[in-house]
Amino acid sequence: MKKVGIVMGSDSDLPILRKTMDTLGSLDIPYECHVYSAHRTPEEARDFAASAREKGFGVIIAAAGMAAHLAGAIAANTTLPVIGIPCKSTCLDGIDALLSTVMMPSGIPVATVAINGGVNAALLSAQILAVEDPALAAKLDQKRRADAAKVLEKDAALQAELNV
Ligand code: RP5
Repeated sequence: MKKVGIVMGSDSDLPILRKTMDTLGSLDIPYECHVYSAHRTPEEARDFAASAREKGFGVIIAAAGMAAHLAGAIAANTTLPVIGIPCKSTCLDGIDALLSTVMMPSGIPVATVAINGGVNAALLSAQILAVEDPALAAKLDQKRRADAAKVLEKDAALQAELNV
């Protein structure tokens, strides 16, 4: 199976990416994680993106906060699918990172998930890899069914408590 590359702009983004790694791990998807910044280490970020396909990656997840150019900078240097996670920092509630990540010019797409959307970034990368992997697609189907069952359990508990 292809690996998922995870790049974060700072180790201060790690709590969000832990959810990404946990979700990928629960689906037995291999990943490799790095701290590279579009601004502080632009050469390392570029080199990672440019060599990712030949190194066996199938998708790259890039997470950054503030003026979040990392996902776009990664996408500029690869034609692998790039998923951007805008991270909420101390100012502006993450709207700064959301707009910086999502508003890419035509030609260089970044699939942007919600602010702090670490779980959905993992699931979207899994869905991309599952296009050519029936076993992984089956795991995703099973997860959807399990998640739905949890909601229905909660509904049943509320019914019992509230509807007398
Ligand atoms: C961004 O700046 C990082 O992705 C992080 O979200 C934010 C703050 O970084 P630190 O100052 O905590 O290293 O580049």
